[in-house]
Order: sequence, then structure tokens, then C-alpha cells
Amino acid sequence: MIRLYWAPQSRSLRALWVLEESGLPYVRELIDIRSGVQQSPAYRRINPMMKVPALTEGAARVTESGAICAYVAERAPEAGLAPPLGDPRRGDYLRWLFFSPACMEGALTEKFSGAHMPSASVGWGSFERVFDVLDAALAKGPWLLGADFSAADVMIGADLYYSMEVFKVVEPRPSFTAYLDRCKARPALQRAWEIDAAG
Ligand SMILES: N[C@@H](CCC(=O)N[C@@H](CS)C(=O)NCC(=O)O)C(=O)O
Repeated sequence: MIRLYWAPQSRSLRALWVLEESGLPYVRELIDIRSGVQQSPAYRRINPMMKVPALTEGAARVTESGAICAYVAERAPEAGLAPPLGDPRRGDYLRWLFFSPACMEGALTEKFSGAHMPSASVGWGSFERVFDVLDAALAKGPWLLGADFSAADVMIGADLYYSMEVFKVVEPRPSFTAYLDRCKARPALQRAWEIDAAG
């Protein structure tokens, strides 16, 4: 059985959302990160980074929300959350799955901190470049791969939701607003938010 270690109002939303999209059965274990329990020896054996989310299934242990999205997509091929091996859309799928932790998170951290990093040295180039590239990709729609929703939309959609609507560090653009509206209309995200709110 899949066991998800999670905390409300955190990057765990990505894991909750992808699991709800997958239709896989899973159990949740709440990790109260305000209490510091993520630093306990027991939890460090699950995620030595002392962060949520984390997922276990039998002997498998998956940490990092992007890896969790990829794992869940592969575990539930019938849910169609990833193009199959050999499908040319796999290039874009992997690109956007990695774009979130590799580019969006860095750009957002730079913005939050007010630090200015040299664009040739940092992997995300610049905040403006990241969101201009995303804008161009989302303008086509409805999803990052075109007609088909994928686990990459979970990563990018959750990032855009937090950065644009919760922390308001990203200015709304027509493509971002329309994309988030499509994400919000998904029953799986609505269920994930209900779980998140119930804590
Ligand atoms: N790269 C990790 C980041 C996870 C992360 O930063 N989780 C935060 C909550 S959003 C956390 O567990 N914070 C608790 C702590 O650092 O003590 C991922 O994407 O899963």
C-alpha cells in the first residue's frame, strides 16, 4: 500500500493532487512540520532531508515531490498521467516535470529573497525568463502537452497556484489565469484541497 507522509499548506499538495488523479489507493500520515517531528530519527529514515512530502510503498521510498509525481504516474499507467516510453511527447513531459524544481523554484526563491543572481550562473536564468517561457507554453493549452493532462501539470499547476494566488509574487497573465482555472476545475485537485484543508 502507498503511504504518503504529508503536511497541509505545503509542497505536499503536489503529491496529494497526483495521487487523487491516479485513482491509486493510498493512506496518509500527517507530519506536523510545526512540531519538528520531521527531524525525528524515525522520519529521517524515510526522508533524510527532513521534508515533506515523502512516499513509501513496500520497500520503495520516494522523496522529492517531482519524483513522487513521476513515480505515481508510472504506477498508474491507466490514469494516463505520463506519455508512455517511446512517445515523442515524453521529451516535453520530462522537461516540464523538471522545470518546476530546477527553474521555477529557484526563480521564486530569488524573487522572495530579493537577491540578484547572475543569470549565466543560475540554472533558471532569470525570474522573467522562466515566466516568459512558461507563458508561451501555456498560451497554447489546454495543458503543457496539449490535449492531455499529465503529472507535469500537477507540478507546474501547483507552483503557479502558490506563487500567483497565494504568495502573489507572480503577476497574473491571461495564459496563467486560464490555465489555473482549468486546473481548479479538476475534481482531483478539489479533493486534494479538501484533504489539505481538513489537515
Ligand atoms: N524539494 C522538496 C522540498 C520539500 C519542502 O521544502 N518541504 C517543506 C514544506 S513545503 C518542509 O518539509 N519543511 C519542513 C522543514 O524544512 O522543517 C520537494 O519538492 O519535495
